[in-house]
Amino acid sequence: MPLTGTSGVEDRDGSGSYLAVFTFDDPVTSGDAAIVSGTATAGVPTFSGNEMRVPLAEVADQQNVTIEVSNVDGDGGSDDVVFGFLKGDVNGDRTVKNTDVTQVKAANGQLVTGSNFRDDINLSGKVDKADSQAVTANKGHRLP
Ligand SMILES: [Ca+2]
Ligand SMILES: [Ca+2]
Repeated sequence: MPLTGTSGVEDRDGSGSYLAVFTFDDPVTSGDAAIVSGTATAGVPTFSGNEMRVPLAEVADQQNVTIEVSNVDGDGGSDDVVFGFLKGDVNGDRTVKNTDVTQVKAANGQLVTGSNFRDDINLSGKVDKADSQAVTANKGHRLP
């Protein structure tokens, strides 16, 4: 997710549960995370190498969630990062429409890779009809 400007968009269906990963320039071992806007619950962060991982639960669809990360390695500072959640928005343009359906249908039958993972809405590991149906079912949804 970008740190500034318009938020990135998570388009897959984690049934309300996601893992927000913050990557730093150096290894990190401590820090706090809190939801400052949007509907979600932040769990206890874990740390691995340069990553701080924050489990999210009860994340609502069609909204932006702002996570404030603070006091990383005791530095006393804080940063807000905005995450957009919009199921079915595979091309990340903040609206679910026919272009998203077309993209998923074009990838039908493919196993998930680093380039098509956004098309696997239901996280089954494969892009298939259930994914295009999920996008179709969410057509018209948008991020504020
Ligand atoms: Ca879209
Ligand atoms: Ca799938």
